[in-house]
Amino acid sequence: MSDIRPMSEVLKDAPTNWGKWGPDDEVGSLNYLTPEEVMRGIAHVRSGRVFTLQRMIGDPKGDPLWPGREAAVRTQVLDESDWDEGGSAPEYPGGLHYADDKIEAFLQGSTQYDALGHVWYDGKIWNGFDADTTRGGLEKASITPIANRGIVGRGILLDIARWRGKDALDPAESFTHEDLMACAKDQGVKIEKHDILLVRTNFLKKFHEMGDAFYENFCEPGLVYSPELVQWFQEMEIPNLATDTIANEVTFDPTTGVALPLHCALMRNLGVALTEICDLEQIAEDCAEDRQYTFLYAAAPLKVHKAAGTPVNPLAVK
Ligand code: UVW
Repeated sequence: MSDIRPMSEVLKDAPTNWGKWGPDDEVGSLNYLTPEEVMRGIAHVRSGRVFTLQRMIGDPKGDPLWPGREAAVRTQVLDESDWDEGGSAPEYPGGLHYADDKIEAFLQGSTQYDALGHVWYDGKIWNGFDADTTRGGLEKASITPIANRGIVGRGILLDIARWRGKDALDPAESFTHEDLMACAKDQGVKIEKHDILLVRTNFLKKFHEMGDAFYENFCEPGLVYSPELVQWFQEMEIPNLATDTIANEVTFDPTTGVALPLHCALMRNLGVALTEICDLEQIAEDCAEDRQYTFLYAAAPLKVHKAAGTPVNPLAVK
């Protein structure tokens, strides 16, 4: 570990968008999603079919979790048994009965948007805000400004697993922006400026097959850091990257050894919104069938005061 260079050195010459949308900006590259981009997304709606991209919270198969996070616990607070003989349920005029439940969950334990202030290095978060503003809850670049604006634009599915001829990617398996472009080309589509990228690895299948063994050499598959990849995101003005993995990128960069360099280079520095643990299976099947890999993408993460990220059920409309 000790010969691994600090993130600030690894990303020394990396581009930033700090200040580009003003000193108070908290939504970063989502600023690229103007009303014109919403209309560009709408132009890709052809049949009106809707796909929901959230994984079920509390999936009995088990949630993919970053180490230290725990699976959501849903508790039934009231059900018909509370009105049984001796039950303690409230009585309402007319005999109304009802079910109530609650969950205790990591806000980033399932399909979720990261707030731009979710990760940092060198004491600064997105737009140069001080990391001290995260103490006790994010005062700056929390999920709230992103949740307040919503995310709508042209989505494009890049089915990397299918393109590689695999059922699912393996732990630590990587791909680059060039792979994304080659995959798009083989799918008969081109990644355009301001596209919302949805990248399928189907890694969850492998994760469920491996069980706890996955955590013995914890390293997810995903995009792999390179200065060229970061530059490409910058030039393409990508507002949002969504995948079906916990962290969207190869967990430990094989070249530098640092953890989550793309979280830092893309989210902290460029302000790219990251969406994680999506369920892309249904839409991938559909795209493989009708060869329409572009659609209207819309998402509204939950509004939770000062949160570093919140659950979301994104929609794709074809
Ligand atoms: C971390 O960055 C630690 O988590 P996530 O993958 O949820 O962004």
